[in-house]
Amino acid sequence: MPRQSLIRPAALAVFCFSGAAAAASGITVHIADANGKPVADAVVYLEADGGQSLPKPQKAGEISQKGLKFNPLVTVIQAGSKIYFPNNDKVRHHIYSFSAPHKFDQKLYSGTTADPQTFDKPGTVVLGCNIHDKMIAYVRIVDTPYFGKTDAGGDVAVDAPAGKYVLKAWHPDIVGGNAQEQAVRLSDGTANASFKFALKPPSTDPDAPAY
Ligand SMILES: [Cu+2]
Repeated sequence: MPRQSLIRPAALAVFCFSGAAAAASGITVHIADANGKPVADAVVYLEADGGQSLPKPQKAGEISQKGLKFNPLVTVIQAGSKIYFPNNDKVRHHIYSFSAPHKFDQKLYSGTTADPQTFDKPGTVVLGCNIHDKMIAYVRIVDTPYFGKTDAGGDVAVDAPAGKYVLKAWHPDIVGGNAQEQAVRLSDGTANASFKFALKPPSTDPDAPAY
């Protein structure tokens, strides 16, 4: 049995190492409105509590146009990330933002000819189209790589290394416009949190300003 006794400790060491590297932690978050109805398209993110630097962005986003609508309605990206704007309509769009974190004006374009935009500053950017007044989309730029968006059931799971964070949640229709927050501590495994949002009633006026 001398061979086995040589192999086993090595195999055990490899197993322990990969187990430590894969130790997962994260949080699942549920968001409901004042009536207990699930809130979809809410942005949820974890900011480091204590200001330690977090990994830099690696993922670009995409907001396409189809049927005279932006898709998706709400996008969350890490500050420093790019967004591409492919136009899948037969008509041209002219997209713009007047929002402080990133102002831009992408004049009439078709297909994939729009310049990607880099969103460097955290905050909220509202997108519109100069030709089609009803087109609207929201970009929430966050200072962390740990984020997600609630599904139709109001749920989202966000993975992040163990540690102390400020958990924030935001939606374009949240009353007052500011994210709600709570302190959380993540360790191995999945934590749970929930928020109750007060939301503005959906606008019925097609000529209402975007923000
Ligand atoms: Cu348009």
